[in-house]
Amino acid sequence: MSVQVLNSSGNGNPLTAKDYATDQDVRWCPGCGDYSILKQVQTVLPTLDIPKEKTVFVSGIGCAARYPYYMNTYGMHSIHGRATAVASGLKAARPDLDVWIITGDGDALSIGGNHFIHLLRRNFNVNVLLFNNEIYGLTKGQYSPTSPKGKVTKSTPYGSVDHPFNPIALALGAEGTFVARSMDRDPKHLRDILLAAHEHKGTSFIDIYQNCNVFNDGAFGLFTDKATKDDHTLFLEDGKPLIFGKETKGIKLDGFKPIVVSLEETAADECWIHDPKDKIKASILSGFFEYDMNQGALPRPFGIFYKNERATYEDLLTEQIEDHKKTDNTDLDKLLSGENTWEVK
Ligand SMILES: Cc1ncc(C[n+]2csc(CCOP(=O)(O)OP(=O)(O)O)c2C)c(N)n1
Ligand code: SF4
Repeated sequence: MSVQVLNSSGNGNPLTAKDYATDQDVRWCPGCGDYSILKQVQTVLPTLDIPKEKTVFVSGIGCAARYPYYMNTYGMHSIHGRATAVASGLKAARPDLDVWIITGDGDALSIGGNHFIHLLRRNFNVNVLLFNNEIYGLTKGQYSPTSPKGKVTKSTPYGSVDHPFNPIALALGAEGTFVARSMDRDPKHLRDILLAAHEHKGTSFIDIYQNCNVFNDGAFGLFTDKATKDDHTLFLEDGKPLIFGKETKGIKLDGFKPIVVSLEETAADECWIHDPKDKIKASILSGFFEYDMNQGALPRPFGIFYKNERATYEDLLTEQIEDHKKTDNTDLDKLLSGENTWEVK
């Protein structure tokens, strides 16, 4: 039986965001940042010219992981921390599919930490959306591996003593080939980053700041609220100087040390020019996380920290199998009845 692949909504019209919505009741709390991420993905997908039937969303466990129910594509709500493993298997077997991984900070970085780093180093051509709300939402508000030190939660009543993960630094350290950050409250930026992530061939990782308004409301307020956003965020653009604070401040490098300069005294083109191919500078940028947390001096970067091409796992695997087929005429029956057999007693 042949399957008809529909690239349009079925009536000849191009796909729209509505075509990607399902009839399921969305069970996230009203006001949750997950809604915005869902909407931006549903808005971006019709522009990609990929049949819905070739699109798959794989999630782990958590609030964010309910995502595949809300997408009118193929999908799997898999097991805790293992969306990365399931998606890897799927991509190895079906490299033609467009695979997206939906995960939370607990799902990806606690129970799934191991699988997460191996996905990145293997560089399957998939897109990882980390819904980072710095809390366990589904289990009602325990601290997570991205919760800041001192965070008071039900499981850390006197404040967390844990040093948090820096997801960007972790992804760079695991040899990720596309490493970016965006946020639920900046829909245009999120859509742009989603498009760039999809365009990249290899594992694209996006750390998405997502407000959990029930258990961790305002965790990213410094970066999202109108009154503070300009002074605390830095939007990275390829080939553009690092400037922020309504174009009043810039960043320069003193050796490897980033320093904030006033644009009244320093011209913008004398500032650090962003080059997402420069891994050393991406690593310095990822460190803005800690400086900002400890001193509040440097803005938090958003955008593409690092992007570079490297062969994907599935391409190398397919190539190896095809090469082997040309030269090796091993017969499966012969192999099974050959000398390398053991008797199980
Ligand atoms: C094997 C296993 N261990 C623990 C749990 C409990 N559990 C469910 S979701 C979750 C963490 C969810 O946090 P996160 O990944 O940050 O997602 P969110 O709910 O915040 O979107 C935990 C610990 C589970 N379901 N299965
Ligand atoms: S608990 Fe938090 S993350 Fe989960 S649906 Fe509610 S607001 Fe969203």
